[in-house]
Amino acid sequence: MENNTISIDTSINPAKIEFAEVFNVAVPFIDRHLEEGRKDKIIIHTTGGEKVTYEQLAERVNQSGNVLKNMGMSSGDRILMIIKDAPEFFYLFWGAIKAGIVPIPLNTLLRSKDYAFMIEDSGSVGVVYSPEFMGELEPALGQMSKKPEYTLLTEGKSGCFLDQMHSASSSLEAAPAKATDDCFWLYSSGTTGKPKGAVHSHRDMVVTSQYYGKDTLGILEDDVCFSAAKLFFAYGLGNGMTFPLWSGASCVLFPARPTPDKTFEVIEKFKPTLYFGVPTLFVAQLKELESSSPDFSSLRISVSAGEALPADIFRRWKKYTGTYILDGIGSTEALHIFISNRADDIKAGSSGRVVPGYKAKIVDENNKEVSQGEEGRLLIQGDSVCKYYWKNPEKTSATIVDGWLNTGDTYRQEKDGYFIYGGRSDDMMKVGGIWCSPFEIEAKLVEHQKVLEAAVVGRADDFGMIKPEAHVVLKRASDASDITECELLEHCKTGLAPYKYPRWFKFSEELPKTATGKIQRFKLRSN
Ligand code: 3UK
Repeated sequence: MENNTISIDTSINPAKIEFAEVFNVAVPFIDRHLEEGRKDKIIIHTTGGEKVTYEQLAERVNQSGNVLKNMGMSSGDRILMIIKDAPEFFYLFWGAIKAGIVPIPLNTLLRSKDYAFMIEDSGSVGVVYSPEFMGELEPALGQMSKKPEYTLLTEGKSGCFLDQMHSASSSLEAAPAKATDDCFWLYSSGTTGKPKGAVHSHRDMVVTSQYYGKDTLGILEDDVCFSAAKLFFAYGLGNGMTFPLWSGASCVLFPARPTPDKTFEVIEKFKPTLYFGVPTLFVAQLKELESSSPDFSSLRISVSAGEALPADIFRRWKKYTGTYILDGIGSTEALHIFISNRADDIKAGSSGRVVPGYKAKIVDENNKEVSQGEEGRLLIQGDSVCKYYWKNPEKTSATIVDGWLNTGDTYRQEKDGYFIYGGRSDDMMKVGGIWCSPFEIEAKLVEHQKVLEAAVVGRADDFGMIKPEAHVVLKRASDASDITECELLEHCKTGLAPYKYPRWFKFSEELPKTATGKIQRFKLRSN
């Protein structure tokens, strides 16, 4: 097989994917389109009115890779990206990969201390960031004993990354790699609150884009993808970037916070055919739809992931917009969705069936498969699963056992084959589709001088969406009269990302605990 090519046999299900011995994934994702006649086709529409063609993308990816090399980065170096949803996200990500450098896109909603941890943990030589995130990133850099060698704004200052790209050469040879070599990482939050770098290989984006993007969602050249979930999530990275690229389609990039009214404006103006959201946003959008009626006629399908989609939301969305929401479960470790509903096979309230190309099993505490209908831990297998967690062999061997990835989720499979979500097997919660560790919020609360201990659990709000609730024990009961919820909330605001703020505070005399002193969070959950 010629270097950097893939052969895909679609006459069988799942399609058989084979990679050339020398394989840099930037070539089939970026350069292939020029050979396939898509030079002038628009790949990116931004909501600000910018358009980028496949040819411009290929040139700018090369320029970006050259900027990184000219700065002194070399194969195997890592670079952190704190970049909004804009074309430069594509340039940085693919330029790095093509040059053999490993990009690590970070959640842009995080705080200084989170960034300081990831800079340190990843040992990255560079950080490139959008000016919007300067306020959290620069203090993180300021407090580090050993700063990354290269820190650079994407735009807004002379000498910034986009400036340097203009004067860089637009030709670049792809660095030789293998399909299973380290390609990029994504951080996944852990129960202890310390994120883990999930290391993905060159082949992983091909696998998700083919098995889920193309074969499950049926994305074709004429499709236009709009993801409300940002590119830095594994979910958004697929929806808004790798799927449209793989199929030679187009995407719409929206850099700001996806509020219901703004997402509707984008849908009316850019007429996407696929819309990707998370349950919390679908709920907020449905509320907005009680008083507005945007034009949804361009949509052929909506997709939900990140947390379970209630059946009622599925029905109401269908009623208002005329489109089905396909719920599917994915993870950062698996890179994208591995169990999913599909346009011709939907069961509302379920996560659907296994995506062809993946395997799933549900096991009991002895790792034996449970009988059909019984709940157990969901394990999955597939070629897009990360190789390991960076510098964390214990977590790696606890999570990936005999080639099976432990999702940490409880599931049961019904007779008809559909998978039904039954909650997490740890205390982690999803808030608006984003991981939230109770331990991290508790640690923040006990930093307050009047707080003795705290336990945080998920509680459903009026719309059935999970948000953090804090149970707090004060050091002295007499403090109860002069501490307010406001004071604790203000305290949380110094250092926690906004989606992690507790929405309710409850004061108690003590917390329920096991004989060994472990907090029994399940006893505090009211729903
Ligand atoms: C939960 C769901 C029920 C579940 C993700 C699509 O969410 C993604 O990745 P994360 O690493 O979280 C993974 C965990 O989130 N979850 C996700 N989807 C569902 N629970 N129903 C669902 N449909 O606990 C899972 O283990 O943040 C989603 C694509 C790529 C992703 N990374």
